[in-house]
Amino acid sequence: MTQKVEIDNAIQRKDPFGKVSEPAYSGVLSFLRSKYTKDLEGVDIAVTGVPFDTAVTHRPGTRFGPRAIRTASTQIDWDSPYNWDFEVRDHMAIADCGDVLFDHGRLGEVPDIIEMHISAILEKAKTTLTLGGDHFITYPILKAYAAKYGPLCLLQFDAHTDTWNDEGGEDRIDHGTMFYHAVKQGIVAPEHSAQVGIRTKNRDTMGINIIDANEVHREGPEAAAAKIKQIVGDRPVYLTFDIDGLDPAYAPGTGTPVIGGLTPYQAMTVLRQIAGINLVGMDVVEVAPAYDPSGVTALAGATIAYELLSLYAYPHIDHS
Ligand SMILES: [Mn+2]
Repeated sequence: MTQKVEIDNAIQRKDPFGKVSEPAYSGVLSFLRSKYTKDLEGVDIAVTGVPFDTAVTHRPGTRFGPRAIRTASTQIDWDSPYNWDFEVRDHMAIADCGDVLFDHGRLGEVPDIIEMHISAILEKAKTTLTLGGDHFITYPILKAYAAKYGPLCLLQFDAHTDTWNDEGGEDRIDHGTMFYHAVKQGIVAPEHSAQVGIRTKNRDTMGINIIDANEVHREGPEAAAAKIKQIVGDRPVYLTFDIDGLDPAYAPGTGTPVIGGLTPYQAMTVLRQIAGINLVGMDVVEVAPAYDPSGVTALAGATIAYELLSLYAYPHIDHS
């Protein structure tokens, strides 16, 4: 016996701080092998899944996204994010509190259930990292955050604006119109919000700043980051990362792929270069494992989620 390997860290670990790793092919799942628990006392970042996918326009399947992202995260738990000068898990108490439960036969109740789920977490933990689920889930999450912080800066990575004009009413459950309603309802401040990686035509931006995919390719991710920092300033930011913001070459496993998107390098560089923003909440959505035979989309989702943890932690850490 030369080595003692811990197993099932998700349920066995005592300390919510620190890097742990175990074989990727075994053990109880949790995001990055964090403690899997409903006890959020003293937790900084609570990871939760929202396996909801019935608001999609075209291909469903993101209800399996949270589990796929947790599985993919077991391949990166051994390493610290390469672009950051600290290990976020040494500085933040992180727990995975599992998925929200809803009745699939009572769709109308789902938005309120998601909002209440996030609100309840925010009474204990400082922030949430939500794993989707289709993009609709961000709307009730935003409502929970707006109740705490007031109107938010929405920082959205996406191929689509999701602000399609929706005369059907605020109660429609649609993953393409929820930010139209979010602006109309005053929970998002459009002039201090930005959408990055857009490559679908929507003339009415609802006043949100657009940094489209062409601009990122042309000007570079550093320029995009500088622009974002100007737009959001020190206001509270909710960051939502639709995995289809990445090009389908890197993220094919999603419901509504559009070619010409961001590379992982571009997205990760933007995230690194906006370090210091006042990030208050975050999610990664639209990972659909059925269209992801190699698992690369889930790996991208897990890695981006890991980056978001570092981005969240950055202003709370002494870098001297
Ligand atoms: Mn999208």
